[in-house]
Amino acid sequence: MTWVGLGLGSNLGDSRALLRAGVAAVRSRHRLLRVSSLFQTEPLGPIEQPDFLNAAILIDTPVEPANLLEELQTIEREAGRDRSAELRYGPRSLDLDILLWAARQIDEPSLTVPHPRLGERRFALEPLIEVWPSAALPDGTRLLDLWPGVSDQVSRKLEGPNWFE
Ligand code: A4P
Ligand code: MG
Repeated sequence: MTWVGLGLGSNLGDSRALLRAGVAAVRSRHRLLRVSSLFQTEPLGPIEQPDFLNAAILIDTPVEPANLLEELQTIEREAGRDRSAELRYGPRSLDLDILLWAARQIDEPSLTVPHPRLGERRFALEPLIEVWPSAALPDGTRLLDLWPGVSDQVSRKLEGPNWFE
């Protein structure tokens, strides 16, 4: 059994519907253990843009990380995401990030896990802690202990964990 935490984000188009479609697509291929609440979050990064909707899910999967990444990118494309037309850190219809892969450290050219900015972002940390409260980085740091560093970022819980049904 391998627990993997995924982060979902959208601030372009019908974000709630896109996130729901994202959860449904992941669920059709992997065992879905938990879905977080739905959060409205202030955009982080160098670009002025609309607020995001963010959530996280916990899955249990036998697939290899590179295969899961490829699959997530296919799901993003199916949701209408066109990376070639995007700005880095700019608005996107559906962003699916691998946040945490059990206690594994992955450093490949196209995949870094834990997500390198996980500990700096409330929009990723808050929903992930909700679905996986005991989660820790490969060095043993508990995600809960990172919480004080991000708690001043603006985030509002819009709906409880049934939003995706
Ligand atoms: N990649 C490497 N590691 C990973 C990983 N753990 N999970 C590579 C997913 N992908 C990973 O990603 C670019 C490349 O990262 C991929 O080809 C993959 O090989 P991308 O999704 O095409 O581009 P991106 O999302 O613009 O880059 P990145 O670095 O994921 O951006 P961020 O850091 O996710 O920033 N503010 C709020 N409130 N909410 C948000 O969701 N999102 C961003 C995007 C900025 N500000 C935000 C939010
Ligand atoms: Mg991404």
